[in-house]
Amino acid sequence: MKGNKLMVETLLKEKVDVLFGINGGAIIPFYDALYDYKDKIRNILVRHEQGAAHAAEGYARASGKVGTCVATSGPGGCNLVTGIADALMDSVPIVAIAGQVPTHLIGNDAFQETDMMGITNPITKQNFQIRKADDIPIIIRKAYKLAREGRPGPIYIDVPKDVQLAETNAKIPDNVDIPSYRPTLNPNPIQLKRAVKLMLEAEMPLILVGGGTIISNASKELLEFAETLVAPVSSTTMAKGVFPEDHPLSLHVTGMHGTEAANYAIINTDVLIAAGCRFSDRITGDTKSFQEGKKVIHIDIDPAEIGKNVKVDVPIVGDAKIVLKELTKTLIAEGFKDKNKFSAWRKKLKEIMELCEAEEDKAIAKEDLTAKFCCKELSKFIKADAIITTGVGQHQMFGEHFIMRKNPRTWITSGGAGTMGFGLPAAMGAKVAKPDVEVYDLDGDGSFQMTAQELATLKEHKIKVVPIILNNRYLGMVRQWLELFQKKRYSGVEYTGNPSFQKMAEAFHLKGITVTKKSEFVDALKQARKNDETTVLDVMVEEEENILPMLPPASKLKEIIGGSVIFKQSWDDVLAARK
Ligand SMILES: Cc1ncc(C[n+]2csc(CCOP(=O)(O)OP(=O)(O)O)c2C)c(N)n1
Repeated sequence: MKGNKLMVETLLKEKVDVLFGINGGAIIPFYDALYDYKDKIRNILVRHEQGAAHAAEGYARASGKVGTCVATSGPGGCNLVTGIADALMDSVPIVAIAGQVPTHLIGNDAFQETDMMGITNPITKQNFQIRKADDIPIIIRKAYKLAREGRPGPIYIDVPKDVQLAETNAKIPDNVDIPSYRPTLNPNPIQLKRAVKLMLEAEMPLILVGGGTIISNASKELLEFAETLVAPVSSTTMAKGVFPEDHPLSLHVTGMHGTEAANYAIINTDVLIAAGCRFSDRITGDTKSFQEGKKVIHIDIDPAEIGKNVKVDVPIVGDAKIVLKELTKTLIAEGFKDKNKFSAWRKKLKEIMELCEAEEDKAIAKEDLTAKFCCKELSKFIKADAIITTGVGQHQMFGEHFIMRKNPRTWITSGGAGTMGFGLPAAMGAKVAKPDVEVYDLDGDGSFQMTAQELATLKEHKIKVVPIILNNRYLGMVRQWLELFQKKRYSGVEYTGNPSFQKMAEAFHLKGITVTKKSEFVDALKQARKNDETTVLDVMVEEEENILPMLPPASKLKEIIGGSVIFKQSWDDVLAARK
């Protein structure tokens, strides 16, 4: 068998049934082999390789399986890079395969040669260059295993053209063992007991969950644990939906644009139980003050995360699903029974939440067509299993704040890298993974324009998603920062020359709807739901709306500004108080 065919056969062994990519000189042999497998592997030809990588991410995050993207050497591989880096930051299992110039030309500056091994080294969990056709099956199988196991992440495989064309007798192994990679899944019982001891001594415990809890499919175990301890739960944006946001214990999302109740809880908790969360600066703000007055229990499958940003009192290395289950058992075994133990704490948080929501509703009623209004209406309109992907910016944070999710894998956003352009291709990948659920891309006018060419792919492959562009004619989030922290010196943020996104959709032979009034928004959603193809909503929201409250960058959590109940201060108040 030739290497190219063996590559495809090995992908089949990995149960790959779809790949997103673009053909080109150094990857022609692979695509040629694919020609004979049309009924087994769906080959989605995208319009830009960045779209392929984000689509693979959307596929992986919606399904829990490994996503696959393909490119040619040089510029093709380089165009994958943003998506690969994004996948590393958010621990998304993807395998990116790119052609390479023939082995004898490597290092010669051959046409379309780029040192992809050098480029991808710091942005992958691991990368491989296949130098002999005999190594194809073992390397591809290792790549998928590494992508999915332990803390998932992107793997890059570089395949020189001559390797794809060489004859080989190599067999595809049934299993691959990687002795140097054996992630710890089961927690140490002594640490579990220590953690439970802290919980028994706590007065104001808080459970903080991150994206790792979605990756480990820990929703059920999390619910049981939270309901046993009867402690409030807040999530990072990556974990939105892992705990039902309509549950009485939910404080919704925390962090830079989180709810006041969640941030108040994080400041005041005495025992913080964090699971699958990497304590990014968007959650902690200034880390020193973040730690004050609390003990921290940190559960993570990746020991390198523990103690990285925050000092930890009880580290628990293990898979979140297993650890949470064991913690519940230990809690019961150690005699935790008093369901009312934290009732005063819960009542206080609930009060804050209700007051904030009442203030938000008042604002929405007063204002015209705003992002807040759209997100709140969208939240009511969509079904519980619908998937929302996002671009990056204010719209993403409005969505985080106002759209409620009850199920894991229904909120797919670029959390770690904050990659504009993620929304549309990620929606495409998610819809391919879950063809029976509705998929919405909540986008910004800036973000959408970064990967909008994938409308052609959606049309060609009859993939229906609903992009909702909250069009404020600005790079809105940056404008907000300039307004709040740079005395409104709007430099490089105005998008006065935006196209009509309705007409743009029409140019791609799709439908588009322009929304200019509050009364038109839900009708447009209904129309989009009815249409059998992708329908783009161009929603002309207010230009200078801000997403508040907000944690000013590198500030202490107590310096959050623009809230309506606890954090009522302005940036000027914060500066005055610092003096
Ligand atoms: C690829 C990329 N370039 C630049 C940025 C910096 N950035 C963060 S948010 C933002 C504005 C996003 O504008 P838009 O997509 O219109 O969304 P809005 O904030 O207006 O909702 C920019 C430029 C980024 N996150 N990603």
